[in-house]
Amino acid sequence: MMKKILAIVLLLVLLVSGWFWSVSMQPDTTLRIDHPRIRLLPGGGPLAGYFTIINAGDHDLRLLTASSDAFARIMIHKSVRHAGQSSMAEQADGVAIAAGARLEFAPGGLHLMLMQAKQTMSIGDEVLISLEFSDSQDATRSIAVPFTVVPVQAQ
Ligand SMILES: [Cu+2]
Repeated sequence: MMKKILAIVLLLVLLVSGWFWSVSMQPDTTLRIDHPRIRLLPGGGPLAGYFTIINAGDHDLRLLTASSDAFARIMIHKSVRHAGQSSMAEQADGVAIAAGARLEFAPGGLHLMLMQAKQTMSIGDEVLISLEFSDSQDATRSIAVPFTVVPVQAQ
């Protein structure tokens, strides 16, 4: 009798954990980060991170913050030209990506400003950066994205 109960309990545990496994293994295809890269500028100053966000889901998203063990601080910046002068504006509230839209972080526009690298970086290195998003229901989710270090001439 006891053995039978144990067998049933064991079976239930297997079924439930199998279900959790299959749920957690579902790839999230609604949010994609394409071509994540860090341009390596010589001189030890701030570096810039670029990528494309693709929101293929039904909800508007907002990129709130970015963080990494490899940098002391990361800000979301936008390069702006005013009267022939180029400057950078911090996007303190993050940036919105409407449902079905894509948003480009690229040279001359939006970028992650990567402050005070904590490690030496070489071309081809991969550096993990966490991007934190919120959706229209104010649920937040964080995704860890491997950025590739590319030469300064790369686009
Ligand atoms: Cu900047």
